[in-house]
Order: sequence, then C-alpha cells, then structure tokens
Amino acid sequence: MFRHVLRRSFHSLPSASKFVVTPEVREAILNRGPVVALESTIISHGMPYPQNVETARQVEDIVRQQGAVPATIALLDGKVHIGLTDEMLEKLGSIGLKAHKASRRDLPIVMAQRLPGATTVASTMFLARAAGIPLFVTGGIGGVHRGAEQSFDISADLMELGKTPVAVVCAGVKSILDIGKTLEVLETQGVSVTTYGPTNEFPAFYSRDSGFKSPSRVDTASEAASIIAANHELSMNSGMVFAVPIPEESAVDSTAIQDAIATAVNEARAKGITGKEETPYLLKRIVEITKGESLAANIALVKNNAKVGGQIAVELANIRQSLP
Ligand code: PSU
Ligand code: MN
Repeated sequence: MFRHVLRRSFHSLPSASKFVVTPEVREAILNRGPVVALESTIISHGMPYPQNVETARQVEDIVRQQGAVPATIALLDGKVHIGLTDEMLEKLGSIGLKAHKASRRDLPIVMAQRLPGATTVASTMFLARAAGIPLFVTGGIGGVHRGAEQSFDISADLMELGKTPVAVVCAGVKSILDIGKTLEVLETQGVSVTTYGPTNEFPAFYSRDSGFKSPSRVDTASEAASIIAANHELSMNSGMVFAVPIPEESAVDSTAIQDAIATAVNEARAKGITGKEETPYLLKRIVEITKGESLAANIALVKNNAKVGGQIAVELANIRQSLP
C-alpha cells in the first residue's frame, strides 16, 4: 500500500506527453529523492515585478541549499511544466496579472487554449501529485473569505487539500480571510493541520499567532516527514498543512496590517471585486497601503518556508528510500 502510493509518478499518467519535467526533477522523482513543488500564482499574482522573480529564484536556491530539488509548476504553450527554466520564470513574473490564474477548474481550459497559466495551491497540489511529488512549499494557502456565509467564497485550495495527498508547507492563512472558518473547513475536509513549532498556535501569515490553537504541533523536520509517511501508509488520499510561523524578526506590527487589511477588504466590497479577482486584489492593495512593509514580510516568510520545506523533503526522502 505504502510503496504503491509513494511510487506513484507521472509515468503512470495517460497524459504523460503533456507533462514537461526537467531532467533533474525527473531523476529525483524516480529515485524517491527530495523534491519540493512550488506554485506560480504567488509569482504572477502574489507579488509585484521584479521582486516576484527575484524571490522565486532565491526560494529555489534555498531549497537546493537544504539538499532538495525545486520544481516550480506552471502551464505554458498547452503543456504542464514541472520545473521552470529561468526564461519561463522571468516571463511569468513579468506578465504578472496577465498570466491566467489557474486553479483546479481552470486547468483544462488553460491547457486547451495554450494560455500562460500560473498555478494556485489547489492546482499545484493536483499537478504535483500527478507527477509524484509529495511535498509543496508556498507562502499562504487560500481559505474561507470574510463574509463567506453570504458570498460562498471558499478557496478551492481547501477542497483540494481534502482530496489530494500532498503536504503543503505554508505560513498559515492571511487574515484577509476568516481564519476560524478556514480551520473549520479544513477539519470538515479531513485535512491534517500541524504547526511547525515552537508554538501551539496556528500562525496568521504576517504574524506568528492567529488566536487559534493548532490541532497538532511538531518541532523537527523528521517529525513532519513521519506524518507525511503515515498519511501515505494509511492511503488517506487527503492533504496535510504544515504551518510555519513567520520568523520573529520579520513579523509585522499587527495593528498596521489589520488596518490595511480592513481598508483593502472594504475597497473590494465597494468596487464589487469578487471571485478569483478578490485574493490578488487584496494582496496588491495591502502591499500598497503598507508601503512595501507587508511585501518584505511576505518574502521573508516564503524563504523561511522554503528552508523548512527543503529539510522536510530531505527527511521524507530518507524514509522513502529506506523502503524495500
Ligand atoms: N494567499 C497568499 N498569497 C498568494 C495566494 C494566497 O498569501 O499568492 C494565492 C495562492 O496561489 C492561492 C490563491 O492558492 O491565491 C488562492 O486564491 P483563491 O482565494 O481565489 O482560491
Ligand atoms: Mn474564491
């Protein structure tokens, strides 16, 4: 059971010809080695150019420094790319919001229409799983939007986490969202949520605490890897969230951020911005209102997640490679 799930890879897919996997990533997958999937909506829609491209490159370097192979995922010219060249990264970053924000429902459309597609947490998980990559690093996951009881706006990320066995390393959930409701939906979906210590709280992206206790906690990469291995061993077919609090020195004053978030959310309501546009709009306005302070924090936490995620990938590879 365990081996079957852990050995799953793109070779078993009927659509293998639509997957372009770089030789380095391919080799690591086949050897059950340490690979870290990375999303591309954070590049196109999550940060301004050129900091987005610069950060994406640094994140890949940090993953490598831990001994793991980075695999940034995007769609270009009708194909899924697992591992991007420098030129591809530059292209996605520089076209920014003109790239198609491709969540699960958008994948077939973006592929068929050969659009430049940036993958969200949901679609990156789906494609990582298809390629045989069990671990994925990002900044923050999508969640239940404020006022969802009226709008029904709940990110597809949460549903994907319920049905795709990929571990997502993030800094928790931004308080542009309703964090309490997000944790409730994750529970309903059967997603294992763990804070990567040294705290018992679920982190809130820019700040280390959300006021909500995390359902579980680990303090080392090997403990995290053993949870991922156990998920596979049980054939859970559901995802896991590892929430890493932003480093203390990079956390930002929560009142300034809370004010910026409140302003941005009110503006979005006033302008009638909803659906897939809402998250990118809020991210962009918060950077503008805080005059870049939030961007610096965002970059710092993504890099920290890359470090932790790279270490977990190495530990997970040790477990998988020790299997018969
Ligand atoms: N949250 C962030 N930064 C991001 C995103 C979310 O702090 O870049 C992106 C991710 O790609 C995530 C997506 O999967 O937004 C969620 O969008 P939506 O709420 O439309 O599902
Ligand atoms: Mn939404």
